[in-house]
Amino acid sequence: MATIGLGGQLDLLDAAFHPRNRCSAAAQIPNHIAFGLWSLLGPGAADTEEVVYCRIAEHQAELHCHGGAAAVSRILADLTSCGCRVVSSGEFAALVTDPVLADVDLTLSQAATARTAQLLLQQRTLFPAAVSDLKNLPPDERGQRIGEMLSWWWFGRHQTAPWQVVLCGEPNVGKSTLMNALVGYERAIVFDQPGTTRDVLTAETALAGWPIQFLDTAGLRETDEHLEAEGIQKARQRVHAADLVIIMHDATVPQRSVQLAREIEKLNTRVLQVWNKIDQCPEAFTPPTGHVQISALRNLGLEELQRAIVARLVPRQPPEDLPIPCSAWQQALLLRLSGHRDA
Ligand SMILES: Nc1nc2c(ncn2[C@@H]2O[C@H](COP(=O)(O)OP(=O)(O)OP(=O)(O)O)[C@@H](O)[C@H]2O)c(=O)[nH]1
Ligand SMILES: [Mg+2]
Repeated sequence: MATIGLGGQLDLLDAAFHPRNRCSAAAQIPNHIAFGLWSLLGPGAADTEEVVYCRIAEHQAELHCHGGAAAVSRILADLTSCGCRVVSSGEFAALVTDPVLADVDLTLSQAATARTAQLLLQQRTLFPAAVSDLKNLPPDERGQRIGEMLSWWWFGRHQTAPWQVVLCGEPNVGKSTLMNALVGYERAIVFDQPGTTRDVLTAETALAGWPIQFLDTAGLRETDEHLEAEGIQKARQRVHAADLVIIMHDATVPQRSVQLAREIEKLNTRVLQVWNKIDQCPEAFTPPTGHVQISALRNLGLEELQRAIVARLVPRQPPEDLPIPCSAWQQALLLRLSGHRDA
C-alpha cells in the first residue's frame, strides 16, 4: 500500500476520483473511508485503479493505492494534470501542520531501528509541547532547560543516523573477520596475507536495538613516529570522525602495536582496545584492564565485545519524559530559542 497525502482544494480530485458513493472528494464525511476507482477518463475506462480515500480534515485527505512504484507515479502524474503540486513528504507535513510537528514526524519516518522508532514516537509528543513551553519561560530558566535538552544531541542524532564504529589496527590482525562476524555476513574479504583491505568498507547492523555502522579500514603499520600505510589518509579521517574506534591487536604477537595504539588515541580518545586470535595463544592470555579479548574466527568473546561497544556508545539514556533534539533542524531551533548567535 502507498499513502498519498492531499492538502488544499480537494474538489480538484473529482476529475480522477470516482467514489462509489458519488460524493465530491471535498464533501466526503471526515474520517469515513470512501472506496472508488481512479482514472482521468472516467469510472468506465480501461485504465482504472482501485483506491481508498479518506478526508481527515477540512482541507486535508489521504489517498491509499497500490504500493508499487508504477501505481504511485501514475497517480501523482494524474494529480499534477488535475492542477495539484507534488511535494516531498517533509514539505507536505510542513505545509499542513506546524513546522515543529512536521520535523518531528519527518524524523520519526527516518527511524533507524524499532527501538529508535519507539523513542522518536515518545518525542513526537514531548518535543513540540516543550518548544511551546520554552517560549513562555523567563530567559534564565529557558537557557537552562535548553542546555539540558541540547546535552542529549549526540544521542538524539543517532536515532536516525547510525553510530560509527571504526575498526583499525595493523595488517592481518583480523579486522575484516571481526566486521563479518559482527554483521553476520561476508561483507569484507578475509585473507591470510597482510594488506587485504585497501579501502574503507562499511556495513550496518543494530546492537541492542541501536543502529551501528562498522567501518573496516586498511591495516595501519606503525613506524617510529607516525602512522604510515596505504589508505592512511582515509583511515585517519574515519578514525578522527568516529563515535568509537576499535583498536585491534593480534594476541599472538602482543609486543607489537602499542605505539600504533598511542598514535590512534591522538586522533580520537573514544577507543576500545581488542585482542584477537586468543584461540591461537598457547597459554592463557591476559589483556590489560579495560581491554577485551576475542577470537573473531572462532566466535569467542563477541557477546562481551558487543556489550562493551554498546556501553561506550550509549552509556546513559535520557530520562523518559525529557524532550531532546533528534534532528539537525531541532537542534538549530533550540539554539535559536536560546539566543545563540550561530543559529
Ligand atoms: N586463528 C585465528 N585466525 C584469525 C582470527 N581472526 C582472523 N584470523 C585470520 O587472520 C587472517 C587475516 O584476517 P583478516 O580479517 O583478513 O585481517 P585484516 O586485519 O582485515 O587484514 P588487512 O585487511 O590485511 O589489514 C585470516 O587468515 C583470518 O582467517 C582469529 O580469531 N583466530
Ligand atoms: Mg581487512
